[in-house]
Amino acid sequence: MVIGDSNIGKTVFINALTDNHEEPVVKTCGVDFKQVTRGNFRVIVWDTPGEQRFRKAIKTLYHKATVLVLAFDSANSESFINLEQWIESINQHAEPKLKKVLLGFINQGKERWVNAEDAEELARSHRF
Ligand SMILES: Nc1nc2c(ncn2[C@@H]2O[C@H](COP(=O)(O)OP(=O)(O)OP(=O)(O)O)[C@@H](O)[C@H]2O)c(=O)[nH]1
Ligand SMILES: [Mg+2]
Repeated sequence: MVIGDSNIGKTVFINALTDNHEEPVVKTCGVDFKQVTRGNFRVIVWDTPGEQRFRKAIKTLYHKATVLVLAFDSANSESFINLEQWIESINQHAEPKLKKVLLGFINQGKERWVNAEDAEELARSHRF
């Protein structure tokens, strides 16, 4: 399950995993399930909406996920700062044993605001 602020490229990323390289034309507004196949492995990736109004619904799904991927855009400072809110929500609503991954998108064309060390530090301190 992939979560994180709106407009950071979650859908672009997940679509690319399924070899769909079209630009998403709309924001995600429900949970989209996408199947990613690699060899003998099949993973269902849940693409979720980042907009605030969907937050209540999203946290009710944490317990259904095998891995929770919290994403941010390294060129978007707000999406990094808002990770604290996401982490708080995870700590409140997810099982402590749920596997968590912090994922930072790097877009070649945009200036990078978050460095890898800060992201790693945050991930480590919250047991991602
Ligand atoms: N090509 C490209 N476009 C990106 C990238 N990241 C963001 N964008 C642009 O940002 C827009 C929003 O990206 P989405 O993947 O829809 O963002 P999202 O995180 O899924 O947003 P929500 O569905 O609202 O939660 C896209 O339409 C792209 O124009 C990227 O890495 N590559
Ligand atoms: Mg989306």
